[in-house]
Amino acid sequence: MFEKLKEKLGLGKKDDVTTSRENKGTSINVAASSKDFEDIAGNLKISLIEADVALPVADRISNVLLKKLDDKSIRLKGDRNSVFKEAVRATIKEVATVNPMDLVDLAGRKSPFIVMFVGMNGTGKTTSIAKLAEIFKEKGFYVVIAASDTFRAGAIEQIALHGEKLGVRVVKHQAGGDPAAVSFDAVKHASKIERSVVLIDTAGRMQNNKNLLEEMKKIKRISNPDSIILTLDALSGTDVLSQAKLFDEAVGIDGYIVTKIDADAKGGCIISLLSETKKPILYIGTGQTYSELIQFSLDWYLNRLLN
Ligand SMILES: Nc1nc2c(ncn2[C@@H]2O[C@H](COP(=O)(O)OP(=O)(O)O)[C@@H](O)[C@H]2O)c(=O)[nH]1
Ligand SMILES: [Mg+2]
Repeated sequence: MFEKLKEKLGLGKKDDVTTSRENKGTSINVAASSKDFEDIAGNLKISLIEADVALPVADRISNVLLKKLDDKSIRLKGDRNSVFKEAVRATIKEVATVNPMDLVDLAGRKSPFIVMFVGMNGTGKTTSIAKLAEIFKEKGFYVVIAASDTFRAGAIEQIALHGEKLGVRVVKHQAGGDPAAVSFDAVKHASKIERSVVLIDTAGRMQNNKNLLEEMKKIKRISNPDSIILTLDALSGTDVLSQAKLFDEAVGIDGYIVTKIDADAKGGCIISLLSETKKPILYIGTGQTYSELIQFSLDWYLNRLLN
């Protein structure tokens, strides 16, 4: 994962970053001119854009980097690669740090804890719900899944199968039924049980489908979720930003799960999302099996990118 961004930043190998004019092995030190720094920042901006970072974000990062490189304090003697690396790390931290959110921790404080999942078709809602169901179950919660995707053929069977495999209760109605009514029943069922979590699956469809948006609002009204999580497919690149905006305007998003990170060679959408929306990424999907959902942290990402 993230090979492209790593390669573009020249961070994969030792000793071959910054401008080509500089000699191998020399350090960024007082001899480096402002022009060199501008070149470095310019290169970084292009790398970021090529790796799916949205233009305004790439602009901001390269400007912050330029300031850092110009700052005398980082013109210390040292391995050029590590100086550059630390500057990139500090820069991305500066633009992409947001308040973290821990779903398991929150669920420990209120029962039933209700989470509604939204997102475009195929982004990984159902799969992520199954993975989370396992995480909550392992932590000793009673998990109820609401099969509120009553629209897509096979969706109820898909989630019911996950429920069977995981030993988790799935509340379902017939296909084509009212998704809000399903969520209502799931919440009602969970209300009788201590330390319970309700995970509401919803239908995806197309981005600009008005019915979908109305349906989501209705599920929200009826189930009164504590958190609304948007799943985003890392492979959609910078489009994740328009999806985030659309869903946030429709129902209000508390955080994201970014899926298919295992197939994402670019890796830039994570920076864009954090930096532009200032909402947390809670988990990332790194494969199709239940255990392949890991809690996200910016340090995890930066370590992947820079080491
Ligand atoms: N490689 C990979 N595939 C994933 C991941 N998350 C979901 N998928 C796959 O993406 C496809 C769509 O997932 P699904 O949960 O049905 O999406 P939904 O329409 O949003 O409910 C399925 O084939 C999943 O196995 C992930 O993190 N990595
Ligand atoms: Mg689904």
